[in-house]
Amino acid sequence: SQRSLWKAGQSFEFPEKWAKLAKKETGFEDPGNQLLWNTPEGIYVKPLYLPRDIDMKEISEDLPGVYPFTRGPYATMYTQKPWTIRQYAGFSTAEASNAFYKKSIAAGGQGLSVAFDLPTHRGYDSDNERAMGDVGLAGVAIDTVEDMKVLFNGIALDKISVSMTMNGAVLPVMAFYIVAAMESGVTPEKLTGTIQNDILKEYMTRNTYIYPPEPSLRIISDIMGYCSKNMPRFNTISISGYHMQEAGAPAHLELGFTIADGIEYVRCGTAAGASVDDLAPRFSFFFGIGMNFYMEVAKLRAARKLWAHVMKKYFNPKKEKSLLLRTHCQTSGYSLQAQDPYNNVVRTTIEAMAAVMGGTQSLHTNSFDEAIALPTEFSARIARNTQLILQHETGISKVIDPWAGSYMMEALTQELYNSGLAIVEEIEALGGMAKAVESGMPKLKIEECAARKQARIDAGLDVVVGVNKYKPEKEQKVDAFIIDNQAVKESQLKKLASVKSSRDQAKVDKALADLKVRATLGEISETLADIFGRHKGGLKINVGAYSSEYGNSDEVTKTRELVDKFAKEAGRRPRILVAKMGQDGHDRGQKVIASGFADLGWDVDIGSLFATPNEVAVQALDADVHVVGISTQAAGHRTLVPALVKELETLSKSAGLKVAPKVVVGGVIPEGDYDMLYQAGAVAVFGPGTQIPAAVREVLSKLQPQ
Ligand code: 2CP
Repeated sequence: SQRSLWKAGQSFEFPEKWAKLAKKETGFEDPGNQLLWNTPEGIYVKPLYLPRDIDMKEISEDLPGVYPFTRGPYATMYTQKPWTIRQYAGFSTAEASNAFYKKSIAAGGQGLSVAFDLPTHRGYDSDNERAMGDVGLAGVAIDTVEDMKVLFNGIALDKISVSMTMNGAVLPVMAFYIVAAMESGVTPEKLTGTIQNDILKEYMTRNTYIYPPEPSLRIISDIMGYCSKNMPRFNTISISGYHMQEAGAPAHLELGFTIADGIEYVRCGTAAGASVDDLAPRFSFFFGIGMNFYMEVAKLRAARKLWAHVMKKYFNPKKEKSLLLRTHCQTSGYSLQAQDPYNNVVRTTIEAMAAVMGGTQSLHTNSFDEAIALPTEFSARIARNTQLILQHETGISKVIDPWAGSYMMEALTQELYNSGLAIVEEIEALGGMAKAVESGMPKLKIEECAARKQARIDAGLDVVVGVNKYKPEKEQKVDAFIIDNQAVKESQLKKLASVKSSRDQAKVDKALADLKVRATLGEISETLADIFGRHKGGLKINVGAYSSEYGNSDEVTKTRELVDKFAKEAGRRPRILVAKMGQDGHDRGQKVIASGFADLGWDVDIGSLFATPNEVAVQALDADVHVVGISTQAAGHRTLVPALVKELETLSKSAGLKVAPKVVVGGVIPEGDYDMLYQAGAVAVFGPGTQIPAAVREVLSKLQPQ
């Protein structure tokens, strides 16, 4: 497959002596060039690197802790202080999460990282109708300052650094955190940690925005401004490429878009009155680390150099700390597979090594069962221990930037730097990242790459062990951690009711405008949404990306023929609504499925994010689809799919239809949920790793032409 990627016209020179030997071994006319690997970044990785591939003048002065920091932000790096083991966690109630945090710290965790549930992200209290399927599932439910106090009960907030992944509802969450700390005796200037506070990437990929871009950027600037004045030890933003990688961005897009986001945030903050040196020293970054080992090491090296250069060029700060890129990394969730899941321990270890060899400041390693469900205590322990083993049992942390000077690594670093810079310049020419995001360009570019990647996996061009090659004879079952969404919801409702009944309601109503009383997260967010409005994402499908990458194989032809046959019998093409319900905004799967089905001959409708079951059913009937495909990544399917089937039946009956549209479900679905979904009325369930042509055929087989 590597040979097939070689495109005539790309050619590099290799030493004659080597080329002769290689020709003998391979039989290739031009082995150096025929063994080139054209990566998704558009970079030609060569089979052999030589001194001529690097610019010695460019790198010979590079030192860790010294501008442009390619070799690391600190002079001594891990030899003095290893990276922080910071595992992202949070689930169900504040009580349960607090107990988990205390245990993790005792077992070697070095910093906290709070995962909030999706309703909290989207600014809904647990008693909101739109929250019904998601309370406490993908993170902890926080409605009030009382919940936040319980979350950190017994944890010294001036000692242990706390990262909070929050973007949409960042105002109430920061307010709750600060008040909870003050009421435990810790003043704001002592607080140490990071708030994600990166809204631009939400519109591109992560989708937990609440308000439209303009007021959201104002909120980001206000938080950065407030923290830089009052919380000097707190990192005011975590500019995140991670979610772009998860959504399908290759390294150069992740790098370029993230640095361009950073530039936009400096502009926003300075426009609001702060100086670059007030803000930039407390900027931090967050990258995803996938399976392309060399590329990921190079990405972190290139990112530091690129940030230092663009900061100097655009803002010329006085403090050197304003040029430093300090980053958190997380191993790739996308690379984890539901099939043969123990392989994921190996994948995560390799990715963790890339993050560390690239010089990350803090790291989360994923648990091996995360393609199936939330981590269990067992899998979370293995994930944490992966880092403890790297820190304590290997010599990895004894040498700073160990890849420096490698012909390959230095060349790759420079190539990624160049392609990242080209993207930054393209975004600048569009007027900056806020404008680029508005145009939809970054999102579409990322989604196109995701469709291409899926096609390469489905066609077997990219091997995923245990999924499209070397499949185990017997499926390996793992225990899945299932949260009782109803029980968490009931407990939250009780706590909410207790806060609401113990406060002076007249005072709350009067004061919600200036947000000084114990208002809930939903009240604060809804009040702001009344003024700012709620943002709605775009609904475009990439047509042609999937099939152009897959090529014309028998499999595609056979599948298209079946689709055509259906169309002939039914008098129209099969039509599917690919929808998402609840507060789960992970839309890579939705978009990839939509592209794949469209390219294989279906009429495809796409549903808005955050729909209720009723909204999906109404759209399905309006569009007269044969089938509704639900893409689910955050466990809400247990509540939401049965509700959807009911809605479809009721609405179809009242519209006088003989049959309701069929429901199929795909995504991160523990095996234990399959029966429950079939019983609820789903006709097919697809786990991660499903090949799209196979899914198309299975869905067709469930339909009667009508
Ligand atoms: C570090 N220090 C050193 C050295 N190394 N001092 C001397 N010699 C050294 N070799 C000092 C630093 O200057 C700093 O002090 C302190 O030690 C801590 O080091 P740090 O490098 O700042 O590490 P950190 O405290 O762990 O902070 C790392 C980050 C921070 C990246 C800057 O922003 C962070 O922790 N981010 C985590 C983000 C996160 O967890 N996100 C979760 C995403 P000073 O502070 O005094 O300078 S959740 C993902 C999910 C998927 C989602 O988003 O949906």
